[in-house]
Amino acid sequence: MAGTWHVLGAGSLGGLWATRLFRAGVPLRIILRNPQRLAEYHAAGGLALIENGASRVYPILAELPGATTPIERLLVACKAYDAEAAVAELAPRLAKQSEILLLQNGLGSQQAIAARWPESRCIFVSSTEGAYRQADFRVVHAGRGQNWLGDPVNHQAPPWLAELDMAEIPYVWADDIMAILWRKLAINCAINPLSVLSDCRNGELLNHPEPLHRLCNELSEVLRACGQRAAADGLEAVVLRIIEATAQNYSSMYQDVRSGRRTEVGFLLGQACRAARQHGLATPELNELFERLQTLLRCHGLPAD
Ligand code: NAD
Ligand code: KPL
Repeated sequence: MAGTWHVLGAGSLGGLWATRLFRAGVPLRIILRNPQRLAEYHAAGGLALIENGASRVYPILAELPGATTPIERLLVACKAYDAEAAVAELAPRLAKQSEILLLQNGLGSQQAIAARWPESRCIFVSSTEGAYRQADFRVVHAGRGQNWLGDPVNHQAPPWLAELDMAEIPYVWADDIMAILWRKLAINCAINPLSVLSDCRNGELLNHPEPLHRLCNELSEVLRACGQRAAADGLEAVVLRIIEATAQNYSSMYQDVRSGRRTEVGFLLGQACRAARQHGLATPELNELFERLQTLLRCHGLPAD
């Protein structure tokens, strides 16, 4: 079970995982983009985790992508649009039977990485934990949640899950991780773009149930065409429940747009529209929503993919 974890992307979720693993005594290194980031990290004295208002700095070893130690277990914690290129930089260091854990939201980046590095075991993670960066190398644990981990090819649970127990990282080993990722993607496609376009909190979407209803119908068809019947069944009821539970919140995509940050739309709505096209499905609501969102993103000077 022993083996060093390498965490790529010391941002919000990467920081949350790295600090909890480190304080449980799990051997760990974080990989930073370039010498300047590494120097800034050393100046900060480590990675800080703020939990329940208390802050603690963890002096986790850090290195650059070009270091020479082999990588046995890599936790990829960057955004979906950065993930494949970030792994490519490290590819020469991947040990023959390495494991790559992919924390990205949406779908598309995980499959691209699994196809490009077939000798590595790719474990997909769907997370509802909440974290944000207060400043560089300062991560706030903002919301409790769950992590579902699974391997669509090999359902056997890895022995190092015990290290997540030690680190008090909540997790479920999921036999059907694709169903969980597709369902989350569909929920994000139903809620997030509408909240951006309507400039509103999630709860206000309940004032216009018709567009939500039509979107959920099309998303359910896409899920079924992709072989995700379980994820499709009851989708609209789940979406309405989540809207009610998060009524006062602004969606993550809303927050990204308002803060001038790139969104992961290409791996959410973009992925749903691509899947529909591949299966020959007509999805006029989804296509129109994607077009309107892309127009808005371009108006904000943000990438639309
Ligand atoms: P983030 O922007 O806070 O962190 C990403 C980090 O990756 C940044 O520090 C960035 O500098 C780094 N990075 C990018 N390319 C790199 C490279 N080539 N080498 C080294 N570092 C690199 O993002 P996040 O919020 O942690 O999100 C990561 C993923 O987790 C996303 O797909 C997101 O949707 C998902 N997610 C996040 C949360 C959350 O609460 N933050 C919750 C659930 C899912
Ligand atoms: O996951 C979400 C997000 O904001 O990205 C929820 C709250 C489920 C939908 O807005």
